[in-house]
Amino acid sequence: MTSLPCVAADVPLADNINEPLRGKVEILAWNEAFESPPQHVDGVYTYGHPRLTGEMMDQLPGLRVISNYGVGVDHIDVEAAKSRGIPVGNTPGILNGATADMAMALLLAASRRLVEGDKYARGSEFTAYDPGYMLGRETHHATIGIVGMGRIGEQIARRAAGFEMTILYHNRRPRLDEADFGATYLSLDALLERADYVVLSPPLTSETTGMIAAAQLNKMKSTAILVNIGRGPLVDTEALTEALQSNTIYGAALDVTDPEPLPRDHPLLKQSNLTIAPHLGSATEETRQQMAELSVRNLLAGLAGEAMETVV
Ligand code: 8YV
Repeated sequence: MTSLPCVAADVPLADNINEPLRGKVEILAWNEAFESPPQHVDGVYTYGHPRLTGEMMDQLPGLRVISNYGVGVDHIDVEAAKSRGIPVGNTPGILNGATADMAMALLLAASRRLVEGDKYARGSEFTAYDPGYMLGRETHHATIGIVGMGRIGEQIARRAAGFEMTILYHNRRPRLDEADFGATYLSLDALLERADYVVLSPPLTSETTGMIAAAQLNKMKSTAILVNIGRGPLVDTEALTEALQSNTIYGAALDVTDPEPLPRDHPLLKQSNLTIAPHLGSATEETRQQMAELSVRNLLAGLAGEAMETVV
């Protein structure tokens, strides 16, 4: 029997999480913890968005802390945790810059057809330069519509200002400090009608799930590009597939999908007007290191009965 606190985690965890926990906690594999729960599971560490429901929390009667690697906690029933007195830690703030950079990378890649161009430049068909091929859409001086003006949305706005874009945004509430990042509040419908780029970065909640479906895609300009840096279920996947197939919009750039990953034979993946990444928003060495350190500190604080640095 170990005297170390026991933590259920959706292993395999990266080394920079395992190492600082070595000798301090005993890590228990997710399935083991929930299928044959030992009585002494003290904490849960969520790494790659495993679903964590109130019912599952009840399977671990000794549970006193949940620490999430990442800012988004839509996979965790936070209300259920609160009602059970279990604090939920997450990693806000430190990933804003990396995620906003990725939003701009996706936006530019889609508008300038970078992935298509990369394939073409490597392929056998590229035998002569032609000024008429692969024309994209302009980014500078275009209009960006940011849906979800939280910490990440604000960083996207600051980057868009560097491209001299007109910046529109939609949020649950207009922000009093909108002049700080040069953005104008609009209703979602008005934003969709005016934006050349619609960038999604709200948290996934019951209100935002499916917020971009066929009706919203139909409101967008036929030259517009949809960028999703938030969560897959913000967008109705089938409606987006149809919109790209019928050129209702110019293109989409997705860091996240619903489901994630998409089935390998999903028709969306066949669209050349889709640019897609495997959920890389915060995936830089520096940011992921800081996320590891903060989520480990949160976990250890919670196990010690102390306040976590960042709690939902
Ligand atoms: C994380 C994210 O890397 O923080 C979030 O909400 O989506 C990502 O940036 C991810 O949660 C870790 O699996």
